[in-house]
Amino acid sequence: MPILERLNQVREESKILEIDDSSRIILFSDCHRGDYGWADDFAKNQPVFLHALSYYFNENYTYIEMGDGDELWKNRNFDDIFRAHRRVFELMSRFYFEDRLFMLFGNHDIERSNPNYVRSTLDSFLDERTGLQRPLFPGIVVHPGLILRHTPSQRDLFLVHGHQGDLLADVIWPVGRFFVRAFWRNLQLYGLNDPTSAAKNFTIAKRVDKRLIHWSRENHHMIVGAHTHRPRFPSLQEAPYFNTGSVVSPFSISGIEIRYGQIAMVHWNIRADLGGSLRIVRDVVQGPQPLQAWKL
Ligand SMILES: [Mn+2]
Repeated sequence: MPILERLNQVREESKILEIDDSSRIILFSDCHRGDYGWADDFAKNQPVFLHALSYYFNENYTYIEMGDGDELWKNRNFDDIFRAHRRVFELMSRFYFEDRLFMLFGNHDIERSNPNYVRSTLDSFLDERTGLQRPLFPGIVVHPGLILRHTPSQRDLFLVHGHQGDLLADVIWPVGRFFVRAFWRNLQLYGLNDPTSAAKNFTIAKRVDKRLIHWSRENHHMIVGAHTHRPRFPSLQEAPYFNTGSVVSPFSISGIEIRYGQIAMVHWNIRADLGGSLRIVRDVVQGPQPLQAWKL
């Protein structure tokens, strides 16, 4: 199916979340949470992510995770990931119980397009201290896409991971998963990168950007993607295609905040203060801009 049709199909099936000027939304993507082993790209940023997410929890934000939250290609068993990053999941569970968590699937967690798989892995977890099952995300739906509808400006933002329409990531994904499991995970332990990954291959990332820009222009619609691990915040002259970036970058984690009907790109880093103490800091790197600032 041509890419524009594939994205339109996802948009048509997307749940609409109505927001207004009092809504606070944080978008992160591509955490690629693993098992805390050497191939776990998330592990090094876990303290920064946990701090950032706590900030958003306390500030009453809704957290939307835009896919590839967990690295289910390198890790067959979600339980290993859960055990490695239990504190992150417990915080996400608190968001969920306050109706402030939404999850999309990407290509590295495309298994979650199957509701039975979601139910059997995400509904509850085994608490090893008590030996009892405890609720994690009971009844959660993992979405292919979502629409944020800002009612005061009547602006819609289409949120999607962005692998859609990619042959290897979207259609024959079991092949991609096989290669990651059989080869790239092991090669990564020796410092080699997977050349089929949009995150690690500049040409593929460019192609994803081009597709999403094209979709935005053709449909006169704002779109937020991820998948490429490259943050993007368009100028007012460009098509309104944003990209959250990822949580696994070596320099900082990036995300998109929506607050007061405005959109901004933020980075969270570890930096030394004047006294030499390391601190986790939030920088607004682009925006904020009102959602209606872009012409459609
Ligand atoms: Mn991806």
